[in-house]
Amino acid sequence: MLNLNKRIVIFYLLLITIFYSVRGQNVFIANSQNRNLTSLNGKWKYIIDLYETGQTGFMPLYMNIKPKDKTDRVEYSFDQARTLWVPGSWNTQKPELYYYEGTIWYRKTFDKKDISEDKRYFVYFGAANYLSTVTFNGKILGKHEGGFTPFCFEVTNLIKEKENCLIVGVSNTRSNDQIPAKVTDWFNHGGLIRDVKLIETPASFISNYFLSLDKSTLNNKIKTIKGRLTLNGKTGQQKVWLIIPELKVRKEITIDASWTGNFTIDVKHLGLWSPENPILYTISIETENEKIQDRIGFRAIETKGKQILLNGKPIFLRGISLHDENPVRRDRANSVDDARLVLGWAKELGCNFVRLAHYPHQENIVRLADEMGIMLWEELPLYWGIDWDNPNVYQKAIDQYSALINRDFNRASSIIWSITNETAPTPARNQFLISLAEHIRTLDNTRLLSAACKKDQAEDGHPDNDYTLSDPIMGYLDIISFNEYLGWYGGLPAECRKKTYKASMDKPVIVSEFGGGALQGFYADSLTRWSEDYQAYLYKENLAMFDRIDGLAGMTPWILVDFMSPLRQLPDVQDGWNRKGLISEKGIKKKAFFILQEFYRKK
Ligand code: GCB
Repeated sequence: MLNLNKRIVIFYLLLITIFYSVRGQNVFIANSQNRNLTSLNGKWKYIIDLYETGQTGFMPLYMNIKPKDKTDRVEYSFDQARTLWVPGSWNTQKPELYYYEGTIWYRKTFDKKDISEDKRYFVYFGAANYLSTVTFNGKILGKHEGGFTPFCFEVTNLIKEKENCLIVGVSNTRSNDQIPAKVTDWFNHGGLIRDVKLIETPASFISNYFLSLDKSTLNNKIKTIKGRLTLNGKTGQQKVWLIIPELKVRKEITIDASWTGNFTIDVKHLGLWSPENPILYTISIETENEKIQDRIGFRAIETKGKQILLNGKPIFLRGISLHDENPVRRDRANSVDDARLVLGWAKELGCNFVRLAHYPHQENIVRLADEMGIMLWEELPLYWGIDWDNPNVYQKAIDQYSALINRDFNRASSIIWSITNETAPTPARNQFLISLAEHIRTLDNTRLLSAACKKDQAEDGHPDNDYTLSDPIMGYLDIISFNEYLGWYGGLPAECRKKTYKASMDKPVIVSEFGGGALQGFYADSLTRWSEDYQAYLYKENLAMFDRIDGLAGMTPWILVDFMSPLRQLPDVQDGWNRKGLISEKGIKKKAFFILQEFYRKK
């Protein structure tokens, strides 16, 4: 086909294109579900690229090359390729992909009627795990790193009415300079795991908006809503209105030269969002040629001494931890129904709070929590093994947190940003996390900061039964949280009776994890590991122990549902599942579910 020299030239040209297109996307489109959009979900063709040749001159998969005639040789064909369903984990759709880690190229072709010169077009991805190379009609648009945050690329200059070709290479290869790093206790579901859309906007469009209650007016009759609005523009100045019909608000917002508008609005009779009364207001942001609608709640979350205050009143966070997985379908959660299934169980358990572990979950669950009145803890996978000394990893943390805050700022339910999970204090780690905490506070001061710390390492195995919670980052956080597996990873449940925990600071405490494994349907005496009885007994002892903590303001036991984890291979018990769920992967409740339910009834 091509001689060697030509191939080498193409190879280098491709490398240069790829180099310049890295980090090519810089537009953020909030509230993607209420935009003018075409869903690109459904069947996508796919080609496995285990040896990573899809971007080389040898096999430029993204160019979608087809043989010119019968004499031509092209060694791939999207047209003849099999299909994967998007959104979804590739691993669980084909038996041969179950433990696949590497790159897969996806292709979707589509027509687009009524393309207009006054409009802009973007391809939007809810999330793709982990590294994506996005190409459109033969051009590389850029790359995106991070498996759980949304991103988009503009295709205005490339889109056509017939046969658009969106080809995306997604790699879920693990590496220590990523977030998360190499080892996790969850399944590495690869691929286009969340919705893909084509979004259409006017030339200048509302990119994002950030609305919140001004906490200083919480006790006033007339309260203030503060806000910021960002436009992404190609034409001159714009007039923007913010309309909240129920509150009789119609405010014109002035946009400055950097396409930002800051504003305050005083309102009478503002109902505050809470789990008992999750009031959401329909808001509308309008320009001359665009109208974006959202449902937003207003609340104040603060701490005072050892208390967490919601709208000025102390609240106990009756929580549970969750992974973003639908265990029945063995897939990443990716719909409102998936969210409803798990939040329904959490409600039944008596929860008013859920820890979305260990990475940003699908946006549907955050929006549903707003409606159902369930408060949320959200986090990034700054989890075991992070390379704290690496400035690139720090930049990735900033990028991922910024994307998450951009996505969820307006969700009243989201009350806590957590900055790490179970990482050992070292100077590099502390510096990394303290800087990250400061950065998050500059982006968002309407939420509390916490981290799931380990109990003081130095005291592990210490004969003393009284633990002080004293990770050096705790001074920078609002809430002291810690994971503790007494009765599972160390000792037996009866030891809980001797232990006490106290915080080294006058701050509220959350027990961010505790628990033990049980195979649903296996009954024995309460000292037999893996039995439902052991797990139930462990819960009883742990609950009594943690209830003695001065300043206990909440807990999120580990975990609501059994979840897939390649770390867990004990035959006939785990078989690839972490069994610490209170509910099995088939949706059957274990005994410990009812122990926790009973405890929460009294809280
Ligand atoms: C932990 C981790 C969590 C694990 C859990 C376990 O401390 O934070 O990701 O799944 O323990 O089951 O061991």
